[in-house]
Parts: sequence; C-alpha cells; structure tokens
Amino acid sequence: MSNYHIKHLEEYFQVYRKSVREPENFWEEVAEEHFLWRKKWDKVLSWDFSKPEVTWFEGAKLNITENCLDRHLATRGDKTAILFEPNNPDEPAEYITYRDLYERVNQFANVLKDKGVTKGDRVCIYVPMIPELAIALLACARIGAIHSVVFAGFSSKALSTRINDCDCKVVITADGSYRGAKTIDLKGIVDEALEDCPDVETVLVAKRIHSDINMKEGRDEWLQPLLDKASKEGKAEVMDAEDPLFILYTSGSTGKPKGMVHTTAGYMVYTAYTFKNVFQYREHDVYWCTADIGWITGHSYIVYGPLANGATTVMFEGVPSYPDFGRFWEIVQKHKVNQFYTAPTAIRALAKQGAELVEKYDLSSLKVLGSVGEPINEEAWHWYNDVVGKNKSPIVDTWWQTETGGIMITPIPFVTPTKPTFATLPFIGIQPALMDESGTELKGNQVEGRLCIKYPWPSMARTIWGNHERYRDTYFSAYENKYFTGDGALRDEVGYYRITGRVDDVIIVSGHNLGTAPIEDAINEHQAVAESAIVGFPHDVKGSALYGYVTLKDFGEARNQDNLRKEINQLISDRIGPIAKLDKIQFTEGLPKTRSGKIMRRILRKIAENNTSDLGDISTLLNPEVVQSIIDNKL
Ligand code: 7RM
Repeated sequence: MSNYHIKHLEEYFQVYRKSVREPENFWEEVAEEHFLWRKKWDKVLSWDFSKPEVTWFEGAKLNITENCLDRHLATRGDKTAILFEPNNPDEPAEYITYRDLYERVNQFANVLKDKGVTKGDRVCIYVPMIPELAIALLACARIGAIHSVVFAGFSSKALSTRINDCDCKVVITADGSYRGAKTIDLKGIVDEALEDCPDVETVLVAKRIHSDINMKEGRDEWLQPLLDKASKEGKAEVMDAEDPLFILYTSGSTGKPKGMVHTTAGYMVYTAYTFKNVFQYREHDVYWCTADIGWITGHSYIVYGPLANGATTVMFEGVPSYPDFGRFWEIVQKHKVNQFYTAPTAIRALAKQGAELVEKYDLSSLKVLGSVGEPINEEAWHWYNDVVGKNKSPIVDTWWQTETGGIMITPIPFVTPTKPTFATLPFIGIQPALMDESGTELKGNQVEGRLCIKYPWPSMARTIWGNHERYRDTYFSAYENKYFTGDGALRDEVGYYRITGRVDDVIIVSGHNLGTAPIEDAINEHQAVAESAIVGFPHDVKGSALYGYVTLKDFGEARNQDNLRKEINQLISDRIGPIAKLDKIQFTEGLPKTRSGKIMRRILRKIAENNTSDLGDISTLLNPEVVQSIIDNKL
C-alpha cells in the first residue's frame, strides 16, 4: 500500500498534502490496512486543545501485543524479533524469535496476573538492557497493566519518587547490571528506594550478575522459577483505543518529573508507521537503536515500532567504550546491521577517538544512519556522514520528544535530500508552526521562532499522570490552540527545519538573540576541541554575556590556555560575528549530562551565575562528579 511506505519525494509531498487536508481519512486508511483490531473505531479523531482533550480511534478495541507478536507467528515465527548483544563480547548473542518472544511474554504476563496485577494497575520496571526488560513491557501491555519504566541508571531517590507518583504496587528489577567493566548493584538501589515506598507489595527479580543479594521475605521473588512454571499461552486483554499503555517520566525545567501518559491505539499506529518510513525497514533488515529502553526512544523505536512491523531489533546491553571505542562498529559488522540509530553525544565521543577504530570494521551493511536527542553539530554530522556512512548512507536527523511519542520532523532516507544539522521536513501528518514572541505565527520561509504543532497527531501524550492542569499549562497555554514544544527552530529558504535548541538556551547579548548551537558549532570546529556548551551570565553593559565551557580532546593541551582562548574567539568571530565572542572560557574535563546524553545547561548556567547553592538534584546525571570540578575551577 503506497501510503504506508513512502518511496520517493513526489510521493512524500502527495501523501503529506493528503494527511493535512484529510487527516481523518488518511489515518483511518493507515490504521485499517496495517493493524489487527478486535473492533474498529466509531470516530477517528476528536480534539480540543483548550482543555486539552484528544482521542484517536475512539471506540476501537485492540491489544498492542497482538500486533507486535501474535499476528507475526504464521509468517515470521522463526524470524529473530529481538537480537540481544551482551555487554561482554565473548558472551554469545541471543536470537529471540517471534515465537520465543510470544511464549516468553505470555509466561511473564501469567506471572504478573498470578501476583494480582490487573488491567489499569501500574507496574514499575527498573531493569537493565537485558531481554527481560523488553519482555516486561510487553507482558504489562498483554494484560492491560500500565508500565512505568525507570531508566536503570537512576538513583534510589529518582526511583522512589517515580514509584510513588503513579502508585506502583509491583516493581520488576534485576539483581544487578553490567556496564562496561563495571557491575551495578541494582537490587541494593531498589531496596533503598523502597524504604520510601510503603505501598509496594511485590518485587520480581531477574537474575543477571549472579550476585549475592538481599531478598525480603514476602516481598521479593526470583523471576525465573516463576516464569518456568507459567504457561506459554495466554489471552491478550482487550483494550480500548484510549486506555493508557504506559507512563514515562520526563524531567521538567523545574519541579518534579512529569509522568507523560501514552495511550494504546494512536501510539501503536504512529510509532509503527514512522518506524517503517524513517528507517525504510525491509523484511530481512537488521535494525539497531543504541538507546536504552528506559527512554522514549527505546520504547518507540526498540520495542513497539519495530515489533509492530515484524522487524529484527537489536538490544545492546553495553556501552560504546567497552572493551574499546570500536564496540559499536564491531557489532554493526557482526550482525550486519542495516539501520543504525544513535545520539549526537555518542557520535562526538566516537569521533574523538579517530577514524582508525571505525575503519577496522566492515560497515558495508549500513543503509541508514539516525540521530536523535539533541541538535547534531556540523562537525559531528560530517564525521557520521563521511567516516561511518562513507557518504552513501543518508543521515536521518529525527526531532521529537517524550511527549510526542514518535518522530515528528525528519528526512525520509533516499526520499528527502539531507542537509547538515537540519531535521528537514515534517513527517506525514505533522503540522509545525513557528511563532514569534507575541504569539503570531511566522508564515513563509526563512523565519525563526518557537516551534509549535498546530494539529493533533496519533501518538501525542494525553496528559501528565495525576496532573492534567500541569499538562495544559506546560504545553497548551503559551500559544492558543497549539502544542508548544519548548524548542526553537528555523525554516530555511526551501522549508527545511533546523532545531536550534531549547528556547531557554537563547541568550540575548546587547540586544542580539544568540542561539547557543551555532556558537558551539563554531567552537567545535577547533581541532583541539571535543565538546562545548555556552550559557549566559549577567553583565552590566550587555545584559547577558557568554560563558563557554570547553572540553578538549586532550586535556593536557589546556597548558596553552590563553592561545586557545584567542583561537576559539577568532573562530566564533569568523563564523558568527564578534558579537558572539565569549567573555569567559573555562576548560573542563567533561560537561554535565543527563543519562540520555543531553548537556545540562541549567547547571552550567547556575555555575556561571555564581549561584551554586541550589543546583537541584544532580544525582540522576550521567557524570555528577564533573559538577564539583567545574565549580572548583570556575573563572
Ligand atoms: C527523543 C527525545 C526532547 C528534546 C527536544 C529537543 C531535543 C531531540 C532532537 C533534538 C535537535 C534533534 N526525547 N531533541 N531530538 N534537538 N535535533 N534531532 O530525545 O524527551 O528526551 O527530549 O530533545 O530539545 O525537545 S526527550
């Protein structure tokens, strides 16, 4: 069906126009032809952004796991669904077929049922990147329980807050996890968290590192013996289209994390449809997304989107640097990966290691390269394109959010010509708008403003768990009748979008609006620079001035600090203009980042402002230790 699989640019424009002119007809056709429904919908879409209220496929009945599992059994029962690559390269990979996965999901679902979990209950999943993680999500979905995955790198405090916010009675975890050369005592973290979670009745523990852990009598149980006894068959719960599928927490700029609620039918249709097109997945391809399932990228593009398409999806337990920085490429070669999807922070870390580690491996299987998570800077884009992709695998720079559920602005590979640092065009069905500060939509091309979406799409979050008002205030109050993304973007002369970063990253220096991304791009061009982040700090004359944190490829080079500072400012001056020159440049050993690789400018801003008394909870950072060293060396 041509509408389902876009193959050339003319077709993209044609289908896009249809999706905007007749959105209900368009989505109805996609939903009708490519999914398994117990009952079809009564109405495709109702919406009112002022409330906000959005329903897709109302009245329909389905189970997402029947779409991800049951319906593939006849044609793909022996095809690998999940290809598990362990942390340790000497441990064999595991090939879980669609039939295996179906049976293991049923067993897990039956264990949960046995523990009293029923439709609508919330189940917290705090499991590392092992097969049980993906199976746990699907087992919840099978019986209609709402999963709330917490990234298994988060602290006990972050975990307990999330367990309590949505009132989980069951927690699924593991005895521990492998991460490169390290092992992490996950169960110890869970025990600590549960001291603050009196309502948790059951903890199911998967065995991974075979460590000697504490099991609390009456609460904690090993998972495997229960699975072994459980039936491999089981009926899927029949769900309403708008029944919640999962909650996933995302940090707000202030206050407690927001539990974004995603519902069943719209999320399924949109993640499946985007997966097929954005990665141009073909039947025998091997697809690999390096994200953790603890993030939305893993939910949508390791688990649900790929499995709904009957794809082979790689799940990697380890890290890019273990046993060395060639690991990603070794895996691409070993499994003949065709689509590879990662984050700019990983690309920069790997680029820093030089090309030899890439060239050692045969990457000829690669067809499509993806990027997600933050704006990809020019230098990283070219390295990815040239060194990894050998100039023949298009880069899909995919812009989207936890809140959007699926990819929103992206090239379609081999269809949309790519342009470095541009996410290019809206995906089918997505209607972006750029707004100025006064709330007027900026029409036409060559404009820059705040990025909104002015029409509903099937996978948008429906609410924040337990706080619909916060949902409205955060996303639907800034601009009337529009979803506000919190990002800034520009539209170039042909209508391509470039995401310029969070709008709170805009710094006004002497009345000039400066986006941080282009300045960082300029700095990163310097051959000694690995990474940089710019923030504003108060200045008597300019209002704000610019403070740059710069990580060098080789920290030893900071010996020559004054020269380096001059060269960096010269580069900025050349690329953007003297107005964008930095007042202060601090050389750092690393930049504070979230676990998903986003630079925490909020913290860097506070340090630059000399306001370090309240940095907020930094325990969920990837590298909390760099914060103190940055404070100690502040200029
Ligand atoms: C998928 C994900 C969302 C925020 C978003 C942006 C930034 C993500 C890109 C990007 C520029 C991209 N969900 N962002 N992708 N910025 N280009 N391709 O990351 O909820 O964790 O983050 O990430 O600021 O608002 S998220």
